[in-house]
Amino acid sequence: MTSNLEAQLLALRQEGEKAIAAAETLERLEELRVNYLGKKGELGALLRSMGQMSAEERPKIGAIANTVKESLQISLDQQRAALEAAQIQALLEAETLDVTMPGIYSPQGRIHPLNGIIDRALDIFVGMGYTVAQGPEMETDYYNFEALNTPPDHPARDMQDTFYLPDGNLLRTHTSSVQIRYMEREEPPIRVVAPGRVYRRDNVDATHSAVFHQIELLAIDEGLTFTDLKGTIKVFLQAIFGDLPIRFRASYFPFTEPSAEVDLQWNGRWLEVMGCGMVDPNVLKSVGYDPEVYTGFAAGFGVERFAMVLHQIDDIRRLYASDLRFLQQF
Ligand code: 2NM
Repeated sequence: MTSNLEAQLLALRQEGEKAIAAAETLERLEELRVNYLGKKGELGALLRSMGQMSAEERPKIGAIANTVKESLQISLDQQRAALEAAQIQALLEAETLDVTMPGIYSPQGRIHPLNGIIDRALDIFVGMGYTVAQGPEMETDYYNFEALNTPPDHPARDMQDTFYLPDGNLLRTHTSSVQIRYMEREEPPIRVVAPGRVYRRDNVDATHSAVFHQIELLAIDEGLTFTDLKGTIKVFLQAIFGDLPIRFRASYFPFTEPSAEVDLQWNGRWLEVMGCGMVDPNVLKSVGYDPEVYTGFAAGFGVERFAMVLHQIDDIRRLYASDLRFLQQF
């Protein structure tokens, strides 16, 4: 009876340790702990039969039972530590970033040279307190011509060959129409800059495009003079091209009086880069401003022309061809 119980205890230890060593998950290990060492476990069941033992045998079997219990507990702890370590290791391996894997190629885009000029110019004017305004590319005759002191029979309408739409509207020939709309909804003082696409009925060649980009600026206030215009343009051109000589040459626009062209000395030659002038009183009247109270100046330039000068581009069409071999240079 006694040696039988002792043998059963030792067999239980052997079987338990084998099962514990074979446990592959923490859940399985917990199952085994409950099965062997739990309140209703196998070791407990064996020990309950100790009640029938003699007083000499009981301590001896009790001592053996304790060593079995301890060694099973140690096996459980060791296996638990091993499984937990393996679990962490598996997690680390699964989450490891293999920096030797080939990447997924995603080509880097860049700013188109025209947008580069637009961004730079707007930054400069915003720095001087101007607001950026936009407006429709399809315009009415009123906003593109009439409000700009260009009545129906004005010779300037022959000068600017316009795309007229069947409904009598047109594609804007300048962004001045945006300035008119802006003045209609705001009151002086005005500082506004209008970038955008404009349309002219030109035959396309190395220096002409039927669609191009323009930036126009406008300032209206009490007491603005031609000096303010010159200073603003000087600061702007200096920021774009550097500190080069500029000159103002008398010119004509229907919407400004006096008007001027601005030339820039670039590589030893005078280049025409902008048009400008003091806003004609008739333009101020057409938006309901009193020309006895307010004066203003305006100027405009072609973005393509700036890009061609700055980047030494000899054909305007390169700017529209979307040829990456060309565009990647900028
Ligand atoms: C230019 C040249 C001169 C201009 C005029 C106006 C407005 F709306 F105030 F009348 N905006 N822009 C202007 C004047 C534009 O571009 C070559």
